[in-house]
Amino acid sequence: MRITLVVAVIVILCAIPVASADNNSTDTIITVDSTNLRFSPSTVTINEGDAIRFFWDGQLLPHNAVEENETFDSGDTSADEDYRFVFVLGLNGTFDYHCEPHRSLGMIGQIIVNPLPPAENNTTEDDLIVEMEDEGEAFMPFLTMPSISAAIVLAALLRNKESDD
Ligand SMILES: [Cu+2]
Repeated sequence: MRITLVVAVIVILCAIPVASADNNSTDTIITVDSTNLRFSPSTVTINEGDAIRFFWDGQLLPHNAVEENETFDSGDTSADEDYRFVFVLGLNGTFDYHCEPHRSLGMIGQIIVNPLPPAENNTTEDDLIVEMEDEGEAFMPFLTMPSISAAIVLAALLRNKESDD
């Protein structure tokens, strides 16, 4: 019985990193502060491969976020926003953006994207895979299911084997 438990625990533990990697988001959230006319934080520094997420809800005023060179554009203004943009590898530098209706009121921001050091460029494929997994978030729970099912089946098999002995 002890072996059964150990095997089950090991199999389940193996499944956990898959689930937590899914939650291990590098998203930097930019929202709107209490003045209703400022991004918060207004300046962020991230790395290539990271994502920013413009997120706010129930705002008094509708906002959007548009990059100066249209590198990103959250679209129409909204009191409830959830817009995510990934700075893919090779997309780095300083990106100035603004809220279209409130630009003249100072609703502007800046995103500084650091290039990855050359050594880290070896992880290019891994990063891309992580990004793809992020996009497929809804499917991730199913990936952990086979592991858990395997643990249950394994435990049942071992239990039968032990009772035979
Ligand atoms: Cu605005």
